[in-house]
Amino acid sequence: MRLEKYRIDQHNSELDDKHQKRISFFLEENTSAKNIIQKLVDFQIAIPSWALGTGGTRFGRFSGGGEPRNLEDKLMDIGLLHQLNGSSGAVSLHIPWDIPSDAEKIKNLAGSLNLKFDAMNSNTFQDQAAQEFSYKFGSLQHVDENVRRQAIEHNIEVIKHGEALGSKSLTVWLADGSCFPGQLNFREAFQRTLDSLREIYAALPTDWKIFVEYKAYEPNFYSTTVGDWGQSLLYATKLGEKAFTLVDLGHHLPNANIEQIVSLLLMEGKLGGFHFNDSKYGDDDLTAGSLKPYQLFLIFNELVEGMDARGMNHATDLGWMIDASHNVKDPLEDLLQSVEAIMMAYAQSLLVDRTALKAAQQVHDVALCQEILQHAHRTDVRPLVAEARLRAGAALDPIALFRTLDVRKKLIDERGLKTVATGL
Ligand code: LRH
Ligand code: MN
Ligand code: MN
Repeated sequence: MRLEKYRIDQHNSELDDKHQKRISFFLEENTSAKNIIQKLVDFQIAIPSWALGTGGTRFGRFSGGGEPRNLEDKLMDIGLLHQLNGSSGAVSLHIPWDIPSDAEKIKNLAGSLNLKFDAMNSNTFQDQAAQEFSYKFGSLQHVDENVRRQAIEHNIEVIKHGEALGSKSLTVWLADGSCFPGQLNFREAFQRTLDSLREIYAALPTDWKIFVEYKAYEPNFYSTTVGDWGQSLLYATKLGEKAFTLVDLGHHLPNANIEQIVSLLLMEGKLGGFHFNDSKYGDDDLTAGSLKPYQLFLIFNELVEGMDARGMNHATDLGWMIDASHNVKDPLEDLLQSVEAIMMAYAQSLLVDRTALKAAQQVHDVALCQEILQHAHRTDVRPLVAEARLRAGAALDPIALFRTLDVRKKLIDERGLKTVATGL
């Protein structure tokens, strides 16, 4: 389904008085805010195709109604999100869950919804029905060359699907690792993985990037062959200039200083992309900003500082994606909440007075450094983010409009109550 433009306009005009008061006050108070609005309009966050259905845990999955039945439905859902918030103009596909039967048709559909194809994701963490060799003991790291070959060829096939759709990057997340001490020779597993990645790298089109995603543990619980940013950076450095590290917020050990990791990866020119989510313990599927919004802000603070230092374009020079999908909320509302939290953290980090911060750092005025950061973080930037939505032709209050229009009910009427989407 699509939202008729007049519905959005009507919603916006109902909220306009209140919004105008809030935004004019904000602009008066913050002289730098004018430039920030355009940056917010330009900033797009890719939606992973697997987040549109109800996610699950390894204990079970409780489906919601009206979930996407196929790739076309998934694109339609992202089109809806993009209509509502103006910031979800890209999709990240996963092969084989999203193999397009007709790439041209899918490309045209995405184009008509104003969506771009962000990074393609390969899958060598599950066995597929028609597959010859099993990934039970790894894929690119496997001791058996036949398994490695199969996994390499799968990644090359994913690149080809991506080329047909206009994507420009491949994300490789490996479940490879070991569950028990002694199961694996770490050095040899690393070498085999690197050799496999080299073959995939050699198949990248000239204008493509490869992102090497790390994860501390799960599904392997003793070692992971791309376990942390150091290991990912080693692979990316050895592979070459088209290879980058991908940071997924939920893939760290508890309390890791992710903002410092981000800063150093940027310094090295090796940060490629981001997967946003939040977590309390060791999970990686909760709504971005739902638990640690200050950490999200601190990460964005380093991103903005580091990207500006390197003259990078915030909107286009890194891959931004949500990677979260859980059991208990409407997936579309959940994604709207994640995007909102990300936009707010970005807006707050753009408000940081960098000149004052630098000066305070030079004289060790630690209290002032903290004041400067917290002042930006404590600023209520919701009017700013809403103004960016308004200028993009989207809704002032996306979730309220989603509910007023009964979008979920309409999706259920259209698709049925029991629909099954492939995904994690
Ligand atoms: C597993 C994971 C990973 C990938 C995705 C496909 O942890 O969430 O982050 O990006 O699956
Ligand atoms: Mn991820
Ligand atoms: Mn993950």
